[in-house]
Amino acid sequence: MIFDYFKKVGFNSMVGVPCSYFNSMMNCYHKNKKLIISNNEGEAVAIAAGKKLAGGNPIVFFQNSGFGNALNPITSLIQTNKIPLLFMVSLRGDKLLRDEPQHLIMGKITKNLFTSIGIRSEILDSSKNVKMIFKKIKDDISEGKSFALIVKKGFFEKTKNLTKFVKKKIPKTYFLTKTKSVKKISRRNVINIIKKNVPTKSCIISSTGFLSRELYSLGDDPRNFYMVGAMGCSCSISLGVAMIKKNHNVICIDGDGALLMRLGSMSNISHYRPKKFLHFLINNESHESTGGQFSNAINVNFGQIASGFNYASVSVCDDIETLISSISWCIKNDGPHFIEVKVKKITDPDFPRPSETPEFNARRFTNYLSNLE
Ligand SMILES: Cc1ncc(C[n+]2csc(CCOP(=O)(O)OP(=O)(O)O)c2C)c(N)n1
Repeated sequence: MIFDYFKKVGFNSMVGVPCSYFNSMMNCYHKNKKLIISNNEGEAVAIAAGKKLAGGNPIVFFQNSGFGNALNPITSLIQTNKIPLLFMVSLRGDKLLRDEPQHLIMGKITKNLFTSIGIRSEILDSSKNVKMIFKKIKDDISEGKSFALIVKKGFFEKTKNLTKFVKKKIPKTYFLTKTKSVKKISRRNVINIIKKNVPTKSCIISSTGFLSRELYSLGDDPRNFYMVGAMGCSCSISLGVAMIKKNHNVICIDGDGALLMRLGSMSNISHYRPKKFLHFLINNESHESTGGQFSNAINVNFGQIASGFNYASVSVCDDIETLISSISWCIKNDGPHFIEVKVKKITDPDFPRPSETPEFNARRFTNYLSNLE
């Protein structure tokens, strides 16, 4: 069966948004507890990228109607950092079949879209020699390039719906602190405190824009992954890393604009419950990196949102002492933890950009992770 073949060649998990064309494959991975259902296609790319950085080998799957949702992390994350992934994309709107109107345009352009972003693809139907195709996949991936399988209706055997998801028994979120903003601290101070107070071997994944640049300006480190693009994806990359490096502290430093962009990603962090996961939100209530425009965080209670998603603990801080004591508590207790820090906005930032290429940094991060026991 084709599933055995995918497993044999090393694709050990599957992350994506369901399409009925893939039900039999999804069933197989689900039975092996290796299926992750993401909330959107971009989140799938980011989780898979995190897994790949940490030594995993996932397949990203989705219906071609969701291709657009994946484009940003495909181009600005995996291609920019040379993190090669295998995509399995169903071909709705196939010109040889009569399909619903909403699929027709994407059906026509799916293959060309992959070509135009520099990803080779093959259309999979029953006439194709899968072994030959896998040789191409292996070649491209070993050169740091992604590859896409565009799957026609009926390629995978038809099966009934997936086995049910078992609801986990999760204790109520523990609220560590709920402080009221009085005098906000600076982001620089907060990042410095995070760096100094998390265990020295923790890896740190930072969100796009000034956040990553400020982390870099405080001292480059192989344990850092500066996510230069893919706004909103840092917590999903972190989840992917944490799912592989289970005994390791994974620290995500997020921005409010970024988190709001892909808020649903928090549900998978809560569902998979990485115990050593700390999700920091640096909340300046603005898109500082693009000129300080307000963000929609102004009226949002992130602590309640994290609690609604069932994080293990939530802490909302606006002073240094509370931040330090929250980190120390989180390190000693099982996560995933959410720590929001309200910070003041700065008006004239001037941070250096990482001088090494994203590809260099990604490789260095992977080496760092692979040397951890
Ligand atoms: C998908 C995407 N949309 C928009 C941008 C442009 N952009 C870069 S950083 C940024 C603001 C990020 O806001 P936030 O996460 O709150 O962090 P801050 O800039 O305040 O540190 C925006 C809109 C982008 N890089 N990627």
